[in-house]
Amino acid sequence: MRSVASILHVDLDAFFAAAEQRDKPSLRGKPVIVGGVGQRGVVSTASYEARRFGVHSAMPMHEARRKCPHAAVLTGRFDVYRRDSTVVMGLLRELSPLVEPLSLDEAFVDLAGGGFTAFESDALTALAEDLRARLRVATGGLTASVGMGSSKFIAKVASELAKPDGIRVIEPGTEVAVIAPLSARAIPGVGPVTMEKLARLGVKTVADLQQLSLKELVRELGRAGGEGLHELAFARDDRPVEPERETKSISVEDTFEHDITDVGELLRMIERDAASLAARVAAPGLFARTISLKVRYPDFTTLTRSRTLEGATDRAEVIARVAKGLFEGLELGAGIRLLGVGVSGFTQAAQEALFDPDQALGPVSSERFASPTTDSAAETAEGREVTRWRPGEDVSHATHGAGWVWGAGLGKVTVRFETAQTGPGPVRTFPADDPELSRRPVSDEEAAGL
Ligand code: TTP
Ligand code: MG
Repeated sequence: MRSVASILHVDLDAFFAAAEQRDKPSLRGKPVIVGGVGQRGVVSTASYEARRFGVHSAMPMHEARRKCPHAAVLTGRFDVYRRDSTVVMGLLRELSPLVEPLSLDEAFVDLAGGGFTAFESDALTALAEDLRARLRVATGGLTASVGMGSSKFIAKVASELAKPDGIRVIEPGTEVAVIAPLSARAIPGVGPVTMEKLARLGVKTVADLQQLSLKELVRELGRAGGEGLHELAFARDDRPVEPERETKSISVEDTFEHDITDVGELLRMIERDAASLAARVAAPGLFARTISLKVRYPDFTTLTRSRTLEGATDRAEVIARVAKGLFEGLELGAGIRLLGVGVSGFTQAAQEALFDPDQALGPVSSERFASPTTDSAAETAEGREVTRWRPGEDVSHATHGAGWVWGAGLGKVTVRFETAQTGPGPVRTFPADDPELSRRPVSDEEAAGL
């Protein structure tokens, strides 16, 4: 354990919802829910205004809508969140090279690694205040909570106590007392399953846990689990801040003795490869955004196609489904000599996997096929392609300018014409296939709220 509070933990407040409120002025100060908007959708996050109605992360969307019927329910815009995240992580790296992102909106920073030497509470508070101010400017208005302490565990507890929009330093020497009244769930690694086991021992809080002997804990949770928990209950945590892991991509490929023409056999191989990739991605706690398929023909022509999810996954079914989609439409001709599946674009952000994967596919990119297909088009009864608009996405209208999809259905789409730079704007409804309406990629300046 360190004798100074040199580990900092930063966590953005209601991140996805705050980014939506920044870019959609009419939603500022209002309940906003971001997540899967489909039948089986799940809440990713809710603005603090919506949380007051009991809406929270991981809640089924239909329940959230019931609790807060007047909330704006939006699909996520991961490109925007990812850019915000890059901006935030960049600011943190100015403090110290030892930055360990835990998800898009959360990271540890080892301040000692950045050459800081003044760790008195006042100096740390000033540092955090300066960081929060710079973060607010650089992101165009996002707020973060910052906690500092003598270990990762304590720094994270501190930022949790600081939420929302605050700062907290837990003074070295006071750790055990500060964590005592908290729920045992505050301890890293304690999830619902462990909580249930602990409840059988009469444990609710960290203080209860402090009363248990190591022997009792080991009996209930096994040696590793019991010992780890016993240490953390007394705030003993010496885990180092580890900068990002460097794994860039993982792939599996097979070269066949005989060229294969049987589609069924190739699809089964894709499934098997996907399962092995998923296991390798999940083991270190990673999630992959990009899935690729590689095919080599008998004449050695090699084709790779890839697709980037809007979310990220560690699930074999999702990897297999996307890879099979990439396989569709490939010419088999005289057969295939090599088949490979790969994943890349790793994140440590579990949250994106909660999004409805059917809605979260990005465009296909391909070495050979010039025109990428996307999942953003739906067929009408006449077979004409119309765009499927998703609530919350950015659009542009040739006459009315920039806005976002407020709602869509029954062949209509309603757009609110406003951006981060305008005041609240007006709402207009168009036919869903209005040729003047198109998706709008958000510029870097706009994504940063500038
Ligand atoms: P959190 O930091 O857990 O939540 P938050 O930033 O929305 O709110 P706060 O920190 O103020 O309590 O997660 C960061 C983002 O990750 C969140 O905005 C949305 C996403 N997320 C999910 O998609 N699913 C989840 O279950 C959780 C917890 C978060
Ligand atoms: Mg957060």
